[in-house]
Amino acid sequence: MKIDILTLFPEFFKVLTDFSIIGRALEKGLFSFNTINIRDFSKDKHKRVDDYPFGGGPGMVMKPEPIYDALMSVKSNNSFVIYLSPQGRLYNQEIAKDLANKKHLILICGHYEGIDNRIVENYVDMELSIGDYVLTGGEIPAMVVVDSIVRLLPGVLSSEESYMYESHYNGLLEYPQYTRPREFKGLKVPEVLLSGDHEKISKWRKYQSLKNTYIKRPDLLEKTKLTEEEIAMLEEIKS
Ligand code: 4FD
Repeated sequence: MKIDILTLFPEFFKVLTDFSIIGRALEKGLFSFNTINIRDFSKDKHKRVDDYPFGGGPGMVMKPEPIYDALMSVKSNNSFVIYLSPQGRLYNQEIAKDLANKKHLILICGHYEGIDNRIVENYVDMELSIGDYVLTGGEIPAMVVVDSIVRLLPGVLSSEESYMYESHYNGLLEYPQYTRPREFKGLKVPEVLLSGDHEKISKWRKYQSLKNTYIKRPDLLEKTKLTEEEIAMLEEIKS
C-alpha cells in the first residue's frame, strides 16, 4: 500500500513515522508513506493557499488550484482520495478494514474553514470524520486513519497481536485484563483467572465482555449477532 498526505504541515507526520509501530512497519517496507506540501503548489508570489469566502462571512477557505495541482502530482488510476472534515462519514473499524484493501490512499488535510467545495465534490472519493468535534486541521484525523489502517496490513502486528483482534469477541467490548501482582493495594485479581481452568476462564471472559458492552456501549449489542449462549448470558446480566 502507498499512502500520500496532502498537507500544509508535513512535519506534523514525523510523530507518526519516527516513533511507534507505524514507524517500524515503514522501516520493514510494509507500506510507503509520503507527504506533499500543498504550499509548494501555490503559484501566488506570496505562496498563498487560502482566500476570503465568496458571499462573505468569517474565516478563510483553502483555494482549489494548489490542492488540485498537489493531487494531480500523485494521483493515478488506482488512487482513492479521502478528505478529513467534521462533515464526513463517521469513521469506524469497518471502514478501516475496507480501506486496508486499497492500493493507494491520498488523504487531504484541510485548515481554516475547510477547502473549496469544488474539490470535495469532484475529486474526493470519501469524506471522513473521526468524531463530532472540530480540530484546527485535518492532520490529526489523517494520522488516526493511517494508524488504524496500517495496523491491519499483513506483517505489521505480530501474529499474537493480530489474533487478539480477530478473536471471537468481535463486535463486543474487550473483557478486563489483569497482570502481576496478584494483589495491588489490597485489590485482588479475580480468582477464576488464577484457576488454570481454561474453559471456566473463557466463559468468564465472554460474560465480562457482554456485561461491559451492555453497561458501556449498549448500542453495539444491537449491531452484533449473538449466539444462543451469549443471549442466555445477556439475560442473566440484565436481571
Ligand atoms: N472530526 C475533523 C476533521 C478536520 C477538522 C477542517 C472543514 C475544518 C475535525 C474542513 C473545517 C476541515 C474530524 C479541519 N476537524 N479540522 O474528523
